[in-house]
Amino acid sequence: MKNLPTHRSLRPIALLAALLVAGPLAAQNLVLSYDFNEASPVYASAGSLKAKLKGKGKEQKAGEPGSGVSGQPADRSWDASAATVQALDTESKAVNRNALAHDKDENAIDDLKAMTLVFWFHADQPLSSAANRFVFNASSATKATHGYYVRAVSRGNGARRSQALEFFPCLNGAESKPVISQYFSAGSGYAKVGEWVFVAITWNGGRIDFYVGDRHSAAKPAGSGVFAGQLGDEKQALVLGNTGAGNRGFDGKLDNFRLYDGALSPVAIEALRTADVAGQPGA
Ligand SMILES: [Ca+2]
Ligand SMILES: [Ca+2]
Repeated sequence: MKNLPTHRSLRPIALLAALLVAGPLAAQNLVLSYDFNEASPVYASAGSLKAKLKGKGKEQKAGEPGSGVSGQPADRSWDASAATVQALDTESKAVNRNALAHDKDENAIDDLKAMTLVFWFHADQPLSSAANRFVFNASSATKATHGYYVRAVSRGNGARRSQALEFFPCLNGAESKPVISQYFSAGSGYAKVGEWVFVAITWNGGRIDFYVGDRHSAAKPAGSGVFAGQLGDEKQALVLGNTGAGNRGFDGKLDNFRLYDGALSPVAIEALRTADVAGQPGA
């Protein structure tokens, strides 16, 4: 009993310390947020940066009511599922040129020293190896020296083919090594076709973590790697679903894209997933 008062007096300090670590003071700013619920493919951002994303290409449009992650009538997606090729088809020479793009380069995106990317994709066919770009903010489609991009990569063939996502950062003037997620066999993780896949990628300034989920299963870790360099200014307007040159497009739908200026916790990431499934992405 003698120690009890001392123990109690320490408790408020422990609570305050917990708040300082995880509470509002450490909150990450939402830089970009698109719910793609508009009826035409010109999308407003609900984040601190108001830059519009505009649909480009002949095989893309604003999705129908209910085409979004939640399936609620007011929930639409960006719909490029009329595309017939994923990225590019070297045999037929067909190239998917559909994209979402900002009008201009934005320093509020390029200057980030840490970030979280969150989005959902609904692929109409398997992703193309090393070709599909989901997020493109790099100086070049290949051998980029500034900025970063997120693309799909695969290995193996036929039934053994598996899929991963790759965060390809640049070391402010030089190519860097990509950080690759876990590989998933067809029908699991990032390798799903015909259903919504939840993606979150965090960079805390030193380490990159991947998360994967879907409408029915919680976000879980999907691989990690080290990146401590500065990305550098790439002078490229942000593009989703393609490269800046428009030659690595996506056959499917995208919804609920967000960019934060810091690394979200696993708990915060899962809260975004559940809000999106409920049709309350602003919650
Ligand atoms: Ca939506
Ligand atoms: Ca840029």
